[in-house]
Amino acid sequence: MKRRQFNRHLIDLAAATASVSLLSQCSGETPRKNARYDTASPRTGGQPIAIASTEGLLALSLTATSQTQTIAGKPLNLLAYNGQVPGPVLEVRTGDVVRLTLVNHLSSPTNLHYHGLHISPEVDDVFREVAAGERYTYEFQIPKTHPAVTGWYHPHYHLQVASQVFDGLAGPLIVRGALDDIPEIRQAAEALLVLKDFEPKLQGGSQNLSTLAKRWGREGRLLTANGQQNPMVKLPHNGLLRLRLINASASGVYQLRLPDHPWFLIATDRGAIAEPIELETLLLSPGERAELLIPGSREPGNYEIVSVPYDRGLSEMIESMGEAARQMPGIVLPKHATIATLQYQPSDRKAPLLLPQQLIPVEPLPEPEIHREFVLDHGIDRSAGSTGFTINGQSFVMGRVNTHVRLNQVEDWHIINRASMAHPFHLHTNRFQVIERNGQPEPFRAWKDTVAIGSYESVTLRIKFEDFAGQTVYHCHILDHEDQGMMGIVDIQT
Ligand SMILES: [Cu+2]
Repeated sequence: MKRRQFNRHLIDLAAATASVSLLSQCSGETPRKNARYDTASPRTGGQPIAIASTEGLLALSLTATSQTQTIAGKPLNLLAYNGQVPGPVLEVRTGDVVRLTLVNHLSSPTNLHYHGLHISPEVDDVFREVAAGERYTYEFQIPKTHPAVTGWYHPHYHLQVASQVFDGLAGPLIVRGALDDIPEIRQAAEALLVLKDFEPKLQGGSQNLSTLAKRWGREGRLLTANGQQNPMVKLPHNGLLRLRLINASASGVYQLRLPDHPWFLIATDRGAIAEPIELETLLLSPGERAELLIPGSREPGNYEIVSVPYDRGLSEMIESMGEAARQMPGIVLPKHATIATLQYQPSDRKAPLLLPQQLIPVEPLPEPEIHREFVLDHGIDRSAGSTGFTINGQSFVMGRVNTHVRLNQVEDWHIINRASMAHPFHLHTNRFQVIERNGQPEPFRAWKDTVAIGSYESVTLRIKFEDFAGQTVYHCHILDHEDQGMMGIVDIQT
């Protein structure tokens, strides 16, 4: 077959529902209060508006609406919480009560997931439907023992997740706790970057989304941080900057570097690590978060945070399909991009602020009582009568429990990716530690709730199911994959 015919053949087939099997064959495989964030200059390094709890309560309404927002100079049809993309930063302390009314002014059902919080799945309930025109009040307490985390809130209504998040529904949710009380952290300036891509040809609905882009996971060409292209972030000379990063993209993976400047990891998804670790590259899959400390100890100037190309699979195949595939809205091949620029600010400090030696200990979990295997792939689930993405051969079916676990039990979950595409894995409600990756032990212990899993990789997670019984989910955080079935229900029984 001539190459041109072969390409044509691929495109025709990719446009049909049968593309799943094709892909596997061809690849082989309240009051507004702003405690810490600088909102004075939204156009120059703008931080999203923060709403902090007062006297132990964060009470507010979040209204989801469809509206036009200007992103990177382009008017886009987006979905916004309280008119903002990203949504407002919600800031609480451990022990606080959150009373949040979601008002749905969209034309489709929605709900909220509190990604990063250890709260009951009866509250953080992804099976709840808040219908168009309806409202629902979520009320819960952040446990007093909750770690300080950078979390985020976003819709999790099955089949609508990818399009609603891609259209802009997501906002940061910060819990302050023990990490915030460390003296050096207290003295650090703070900034937050919500990383999110946009695609003018796709925003405001999925009607232009090709089957290929949906299978791969939609991405946009406009890479933004806090809805801006390459915003400035202030770094105090001789001071410290605590930088929080959230990957709120529906599919895109960021492989971040800060050339010619040191930066130190201090926290992952579910809070602090034991001590700062100097990084070269920070990989952030959709849903993952990280906190960094950046010392203003270099020659004052501007330093760029860049994302270097990361292949989450199929890029070679899409490349081989030619221009037609590359022009499909939602298909963006790996590329180099500047995410934000650190800009030194003069300060009165004569001597540099030192990094803390210790953060918060990360105790190892006990040896597991149970081992389970989860195989990520794509194919046909006859029991569900569907073709899509699968976990252990099964696609998601509402109401079907896939995994039964016991409260307080420690388990090792071996996640095996048999696919040529990356499938970042997220567990709701409980945190975990990554024990091994491709048979090699992890270099340091950390609390996570989402883990990058590249094509054909495998990881072992150790989980203790703590505090809350009930049904919750685990899924691929490429949200198009989740909507196409790569999700399971875990029932935690007492
Ligand atoms: Cu996936």
